[in-house]
Amino acid sequence: MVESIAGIVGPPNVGKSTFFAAATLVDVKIASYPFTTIEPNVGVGYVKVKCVCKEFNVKDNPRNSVCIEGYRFVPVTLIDVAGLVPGAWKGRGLGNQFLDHVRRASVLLLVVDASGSTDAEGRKVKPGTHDPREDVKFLEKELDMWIYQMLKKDWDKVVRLVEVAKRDVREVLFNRLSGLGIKVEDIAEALRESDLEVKRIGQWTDEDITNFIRNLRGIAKPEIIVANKADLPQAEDNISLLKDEYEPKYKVIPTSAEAELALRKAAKAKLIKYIPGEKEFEIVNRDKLNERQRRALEYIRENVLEKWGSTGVQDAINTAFLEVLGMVVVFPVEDENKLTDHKGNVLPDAFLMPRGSKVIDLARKIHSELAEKFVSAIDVRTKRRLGGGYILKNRDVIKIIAGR
Ligand SMILES: Nc1nc2c(ncn2[C@@H]2O[C@H](COP(=O)(O)OP(=O)(O)OP(=O)(O)O)[C@@H](O)[C@H]2O)c(=O)[nH]1
Ligand SMILES: [Mg+2]
Repeated sequence: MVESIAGIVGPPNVGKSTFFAAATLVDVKIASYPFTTIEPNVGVGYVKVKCVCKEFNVKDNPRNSVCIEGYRFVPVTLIDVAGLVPGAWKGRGLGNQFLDHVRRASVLLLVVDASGSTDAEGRKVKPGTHDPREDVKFLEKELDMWIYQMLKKDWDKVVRLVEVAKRDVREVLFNRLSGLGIKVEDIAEALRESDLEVKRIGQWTDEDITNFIRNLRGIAKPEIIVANKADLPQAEDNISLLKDEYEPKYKVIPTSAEAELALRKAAKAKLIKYIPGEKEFEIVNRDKLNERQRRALEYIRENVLEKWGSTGVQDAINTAFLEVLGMVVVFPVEDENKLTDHKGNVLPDAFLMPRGSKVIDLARKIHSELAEKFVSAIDVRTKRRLGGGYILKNRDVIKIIAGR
């Protein structure tokens, strides 16, 4: 089963850790110089969906997730890694040990500095002078080279296994690339996309290999582009350039991680009311704010929320899991009338399931025994009977019926 992990990758000093801290409220080191982060940070962020509690008019008791004013926040894992610089795959910067953390991720958030105030090495430059499109290019190249070196090591052996030992090409490539955390089906799909299904592997050119890798990366580690520091005036033009260049192939999401972090901290301190991802906040008690805080909040309202519609942080996480990976949030219940589990908790769980998951997969996720004794299921919304093969939709509420 796909794990719900997003890797936050990008050049140094672009705001990866700020994004991570904003999304997880884990206190991590943030500073305006490159390579602030050395060891990766792992934390819990949330996908946000409209909870079904309002629709069913119930007061819920979430256990594995959180419900805030009718929005259900479902946990996902975020990994913030050290900055990548050109040549990282061959050990430049902090080497490629942190690329290895990318293997765990099923989707990548490619963070760039949209304000163009840091160069590819993470050094500060005059705002607006660095083109973030270059960073997307080099990041992709780094990832490709990382896969390339994995594959080229012992290439002769790979060829021999397929051509002499007559082993299945997909299986051989899969074993060779197992460190990437990919599936055999990903390999098969990449071979198809690269027109390499029938070409003998001994005759692959270097171009064939790079082509295959590029396709494989797109399938196994899909990405979105997080255009950070959107609060700075220089970001606007760059965001248009990024969108022109990369959409619709990749989603480009303007973000201000710094604004999101400030809003969430202020909300935690009960200075404001703010639901992550919303386009506005409410000041709870004006007198508790000092002049600097008041000005900062005003700045965020004007230059981030009113301009971009939100800080973009929640949008980026939602886009990665719900759109790019196509995952769905499902609410399992044991009592289809009260919407409770056996302890009486109303809508206790919200599970994030991979694209194409079936009712039987949900049963398995709840308990392996439930899958073994599966009889049928009920779509609680329509009271319709469902077979194990029913493909789950986002925000389905499901009761599983099992035999003895
Ligand atoms: N204006 C602005 N500055 C930001 C934003 N996000 C982060 N920063 C600043 O950018 C600098 C770098 O932030 P970090 O989060 O440490 O960046 P990083 O990408 O994790 O850096 P490394 O760990 O060194 O690779 C800090 O000074 C942050 O305050 C943002 O949305 N807007
Ligand atoms: Mg960092």
